[in-house]
Amino acid sequence: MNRPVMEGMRLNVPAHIKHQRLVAWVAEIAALTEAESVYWCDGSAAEYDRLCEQLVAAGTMKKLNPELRPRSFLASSDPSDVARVEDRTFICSEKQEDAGPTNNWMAPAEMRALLQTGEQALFRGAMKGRTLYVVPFSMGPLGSHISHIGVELTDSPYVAISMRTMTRMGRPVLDLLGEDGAYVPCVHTVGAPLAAGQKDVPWPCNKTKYIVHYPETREIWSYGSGYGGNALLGKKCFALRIASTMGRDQGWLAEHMLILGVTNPEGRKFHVAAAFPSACGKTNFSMMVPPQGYAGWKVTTVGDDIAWIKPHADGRLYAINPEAGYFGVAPGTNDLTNPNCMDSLKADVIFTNVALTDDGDVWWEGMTDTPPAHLIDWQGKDWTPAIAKETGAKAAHPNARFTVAATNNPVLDPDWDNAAGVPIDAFIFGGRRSTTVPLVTQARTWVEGVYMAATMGSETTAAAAGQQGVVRRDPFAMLPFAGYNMADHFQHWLNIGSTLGDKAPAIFCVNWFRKGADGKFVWPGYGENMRVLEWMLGRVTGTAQGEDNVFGVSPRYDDLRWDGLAFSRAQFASVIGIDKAAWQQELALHAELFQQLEYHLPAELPATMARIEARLAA
Ligand code: SAT
Ligand code: MN
Repeated sequence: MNRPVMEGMRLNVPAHIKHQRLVAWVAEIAALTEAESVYWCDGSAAEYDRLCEQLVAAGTMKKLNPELRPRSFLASSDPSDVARVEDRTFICSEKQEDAGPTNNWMAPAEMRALLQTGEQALFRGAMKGRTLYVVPFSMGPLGSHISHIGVELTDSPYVAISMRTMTRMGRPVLDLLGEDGAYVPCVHTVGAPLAAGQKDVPWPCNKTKYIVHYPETREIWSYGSGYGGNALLGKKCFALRIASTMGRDQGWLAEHMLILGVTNPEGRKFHVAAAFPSACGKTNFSMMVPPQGYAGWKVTTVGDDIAWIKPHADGRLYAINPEAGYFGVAPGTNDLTNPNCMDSLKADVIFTNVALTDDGDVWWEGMTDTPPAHLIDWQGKDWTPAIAKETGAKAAHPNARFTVAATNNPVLDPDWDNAAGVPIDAFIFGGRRSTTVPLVTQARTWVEGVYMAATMGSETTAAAAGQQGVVRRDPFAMLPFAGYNMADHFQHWLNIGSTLGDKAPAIFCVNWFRKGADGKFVWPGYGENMRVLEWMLGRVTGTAQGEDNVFGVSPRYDDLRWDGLAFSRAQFASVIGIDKAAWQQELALHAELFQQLEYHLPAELPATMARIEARLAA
């Protein structure tokens, strides 16, 4: 399969690298993909600047006006490559039942034939005419016992620079690997080899896409896309899909959760981890500005997307954010919805698929009330408000993103890089539901909390290719990210909970997205979510009151603080109420999910459902 020996010259191995297994693997992949050259990333600023210049010369990125957006760029993807591709994402465990009914599965040998070993294998010659970048990265603080190392081999310089922002990337990671340190191998190609003399396109990619995980051997192979979670393999592929299987085997959790710190006026600090599906406001919640009436409260960001959570010697759960940057949704972000995010985006940002203003800055829907009179849209076409009115064309793609270092965040938590992690006081699970699910409910027990998380539903968003706005079950907000059988994931949570006893975090279910008869959101959301957060912390400390409903405890109007917000009792009733008929339908959907996940489904879940049914019938 491999070409004989690659000459040392072409591999360009830096003298400081002593890891023979790593070098041999790079040689093997370079031979398979027939990469033209190999470049080992050191993670330096000079290297970043050089690759950015190269991407500008290639037409992949434009440099933004340095007076308005210093050291920032706009990348424009191919219009066919704008989001994660869930139907092309595979978990290739030896046994299909280990991937479970919610994942696409193929036998590892069959997938390897398709990608690596077969006559027509897709990776054969896939990097012809391109440089193979060796990208060593640490998920989590360098050297933390909670962290893990990966090495991504990619033919996309856009991926290489993005990985520098999103992870701890470069020479220090290679030093840490030493002569035989463990790493998760990640192979990525855009799948667009170049014939001799062939001119490249600004955003190479391939119509055929495969995002493949081998959980047993802990490998990732990604073909055909250069975008987001398809290509930045440290994020969803490693930190969620592969890490969740590592967590299952080793007794910890890898979750699709933001982590925030919240300090009350008395100076007591809490930490909360919250799971929401993609593009449901995790970044906003993690950077929230407490509203009027909340003087002395402070929210700080540990992470905005992923949490690795481990039991600690003191009996509590501690969490780290394995990432070092944010790959957040731009549309809808503005000085009101997320002022801290807007501050983070002032310099040193790579924007992807937003619109370009005539003075060389960026714009997206929702950034300002009045759009600029003229823009170049995300596909490079002229855009004016009149054109938009006529054709409905969006200036920015709905899944347009920013890539920015966590250290740009003005409310970054001082413990964000703490190798020990932060102790978790509460978990929150939230979906995007225009009906049915109340603003906030506390689980009375750990099992009830696991039930809430397991049965979460959400309306789909632009973060994934496919139809938007349809309700689907999204257990733990992990449906697209679980690396193993979802029912086993439920059992894993129950097992972890049973070891925590009274040190277990409280569990809440929230829904910021209920709509009124006029089709508008009733709850103002954003900073006002602080009112709900305060109630949750009050439940943790035992000071806040609530009332039992069919599936947990929710606040009454007078249990929340309303200073500084006009929100009527009637409005509150419409976001907290439980509609019996809607819940009967909802439970039918839970039953459907449990049927789908029948194999290994923990008995506690249908038993909890039966109790809810009985309460509803009473
Ligand atoms: O997976 S991505 O990193 O492209 C974004 C998301 O879906 O949360
Ligand atoms: Mn996410």
